[in-house]
Amino acid sequence: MERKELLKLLDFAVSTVKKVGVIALNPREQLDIQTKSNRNDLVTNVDKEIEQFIADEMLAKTGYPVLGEEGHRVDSFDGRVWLLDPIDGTMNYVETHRDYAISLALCEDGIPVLGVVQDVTGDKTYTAVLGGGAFCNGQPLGIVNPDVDYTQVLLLTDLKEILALPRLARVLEESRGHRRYGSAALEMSTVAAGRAGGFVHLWVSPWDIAAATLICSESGCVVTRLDGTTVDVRQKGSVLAAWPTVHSSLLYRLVQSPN
Ligand code: 2AM
Ligand code: CA
Repeated sequence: MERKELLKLLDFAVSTVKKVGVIALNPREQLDIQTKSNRNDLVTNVDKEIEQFIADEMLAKTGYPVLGEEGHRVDSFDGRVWLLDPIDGTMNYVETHRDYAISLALCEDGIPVLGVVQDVTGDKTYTAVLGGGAFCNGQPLGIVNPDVDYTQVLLLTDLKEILALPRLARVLEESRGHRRYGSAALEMSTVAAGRAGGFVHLWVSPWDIAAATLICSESGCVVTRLDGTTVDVRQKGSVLAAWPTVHSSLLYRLVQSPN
């Protein structure tokens, strides 16, 4: 797709996502909270309303189908498909009322070519188009530091990763510290923006990471699965997103090192 066409689509995606941010902040109806796969996997009427609004807009304006976390399905990933997480960090939306994002990506044959991550309460719009660099609120993010290793940065991960990967506890002790926000899209965007060096998650879905993967790679981060293999955003799985040397040093210490 031509850069000019992508930038036009990006403008439309950003204005749509910003519009629905207002719905998240001022829901028209009382919040109705339901559980999905487990008691901490939540969905609300606002997630569903946002998904419906964005899916309708994207389909009407572009004709490309939408895969969304809360029910929109596609027959195939061939050609152009929108990937949408209406609220990434629904637990935060319900409990802390901050650190949740709207994540929207356009994929071409499964490759993200446009991404928007809207930090609703932080009022930050992270964007990227393939080959065009990454931005926050229209300002270039620049390229992350390629030289420092994991001992020199903050790392973003969660207790379930630490419990599953005993080596991760040791790595976090050796790093500058451990943080967790509870939204994969925002955490990856934080790494892209240079405020943390790496993000480790064991189980993300296509809509959690499609936009943020592009924002990360456009700011010079390396994004792979936890075993170092390429991420196909069409598949669920683990993710290791980090500045280049943070990534290689983490991969060695977590996976490749004999002890
Ligand atoms: P969600 O809020 O859209 O569900 C929290 O660890 C991060 O992992 C969030 O980005 C959350 O996205 C994502 N996640 C993916 N699958 C999840 C699940 N089954 N339960 C809770 N969080 C999940
Ligand atoms: Ca979600």
